[in-house]
Amino acid sequence: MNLAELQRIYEQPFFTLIQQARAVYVEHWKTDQIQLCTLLSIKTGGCSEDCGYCSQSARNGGKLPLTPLMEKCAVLEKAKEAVDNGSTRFCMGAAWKGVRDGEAKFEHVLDIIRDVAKLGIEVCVTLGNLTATEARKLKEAGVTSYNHNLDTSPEFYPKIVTSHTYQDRLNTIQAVREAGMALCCGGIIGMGETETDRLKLLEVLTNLDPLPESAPINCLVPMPGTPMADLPPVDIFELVRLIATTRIALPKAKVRLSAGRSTLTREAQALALFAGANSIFYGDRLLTSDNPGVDQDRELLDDLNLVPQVPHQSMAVS
Ligand code: SAM
Ligand code: DTB
Ligand code: SF4
Repeated sequence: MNLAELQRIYEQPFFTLIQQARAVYVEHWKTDQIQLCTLLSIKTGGCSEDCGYCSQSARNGGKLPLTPLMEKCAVLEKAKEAVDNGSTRFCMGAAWKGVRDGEAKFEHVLDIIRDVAKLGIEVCVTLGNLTATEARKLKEAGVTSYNHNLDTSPEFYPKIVTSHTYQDRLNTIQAVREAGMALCCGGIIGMGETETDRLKLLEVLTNLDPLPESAPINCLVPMPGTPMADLPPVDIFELVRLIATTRIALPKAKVRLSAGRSTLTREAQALALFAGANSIFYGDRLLTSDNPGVDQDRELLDDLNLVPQVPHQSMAVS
């Protein structure tokens, strides 16, 4: 889709937009089911990159405790907990610019992935930049999906990150695709970008071939120590408009209501889920910030008569 088409969708009267998004959602998905994903930061902080939103950048003078790459048994314990809690996707994140074949840390991650994959849960990782070799090895180890966000428009990106480029992100996305992994690719809103920047991100996403299987929409979590610590929260109707537009533009993608739910009301989350979001991160923590508690989320899902998505048949637990 091009920007003008996306703008036409986005700028419709609010209720027309969410009605249209709901119709697309009903056509493509079981709307009583929502995918629960568990996130784990397997290596936290000390990152060389200067992403303005991120608490894990060594250049953002936060007080984040650095945590080295976790041991496999500790990760497996968390992954088993995730399966027991009803999550069907386990996403491991690392504060790295990227990984390179031959490095000990990459071998260690591959070893972790091989064992997590045996648990019968979708395995997603987000490790930064990759080339074709690393992508192939991740796929062979059992990664089902690679998360690599473009985060915003090509024009706004250099205003939030200078240590790597939009093209670097696109190159990794291409390596992920060539290796045959599913792609999880979305963005963050509330970083000072315009609504047009958000639609330009969607323009890029809708022109990827193949389309991303999953599109996380994160609301900025303003982390202390980052240049974005004092930015105001995003307007809820702008968030819902974007989710609805994403649902229409990417009908078959999992649209993930990702970071920032802790500051959304239950009603706001209900509206976002109605407008087409069909996945949330489940568990008390995201990577370095808080997420609503499990009990709170259970209650919300019960009140909305939503049930966790059942595992895919090919994901038999062994
Ligand atoms: N280092 C890898 C990378 O940059 O792709 C993986 C980890 S990075 C933390 C993964 C994603 O988390 C970012 O692309 C961004 O979309 C999201 N993220 C990080 N900090 C955030 C924040 N404060 N608020 C919302 N989303 C955030
Ligand atoms: C994504 O799009 N959101 C997740 C996941 N992919 C890796 C990360 C959210 C991070 C929120 C800020 C934090 O906890 O540090
Ligand atoms: Fe590093 Fe990723 Fe955070 Fe950027 S978003 S500072 S690459 S961990």
